[in-house]
Amino acid sequence: MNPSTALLIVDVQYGFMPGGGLPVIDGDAVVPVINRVAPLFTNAVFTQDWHPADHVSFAANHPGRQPFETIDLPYGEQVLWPTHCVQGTRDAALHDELHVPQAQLIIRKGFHRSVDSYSAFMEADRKTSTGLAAYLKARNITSVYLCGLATDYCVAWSALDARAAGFEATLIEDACRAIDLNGSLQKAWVTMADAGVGRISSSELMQP
Ligand code: VGL
Ligand code: ZN
Repeated sequence: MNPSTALLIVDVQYGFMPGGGLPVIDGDAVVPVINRVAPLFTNAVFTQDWHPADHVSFAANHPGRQPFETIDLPYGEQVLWPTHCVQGTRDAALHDELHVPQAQLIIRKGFHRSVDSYSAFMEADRKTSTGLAAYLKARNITSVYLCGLATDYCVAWSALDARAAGFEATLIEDACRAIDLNGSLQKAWVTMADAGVGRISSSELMQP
């Protein structure tokens, strides 16, 4: 892959694996796929969901509320999640079996107590930048391939924001898994298609 392309590996953390705080069905299946495609890329960036224990997105911090309910926050609707990826815990660690030695950067997100951040580029207030777009531009990267968890939340929001920031964006479909809450996966695919996000399989990507 030419050096103007980067692999963006989203939230491949124990919290999203079976047995984690917010388990994604089959979440661990993305690890070998990511390890297979990663050598194609000169540039790779990780994201890491990195919440304080008192984070606003945790149902446990809203007495009487249950996980997967929604609440209204100043920046819009927020899904209340089970407690996951608390800073410094094993749940927040990147999966040990990821092998991407050329990865250059880990973007931590969701660390502001009162703002969630699904996207690698922009927090949920839609104002606070993570700095990733400027970093990629400074490295002359114009195209990102996305993989990781979850397809319909952090991967989709990152892909949409990549497009909004002027990058080409392509999901490596079999290197992602979804949460699929109330039709969120179907909705995410439609929104991404409308925004010009591409889709490819890892085997297509690996064809010489
Ligand atoms: C995610 C919900 C809450 C994700 C992170 O990585 O898709 N989803 N925090
Ligand atoms: Zn989170």
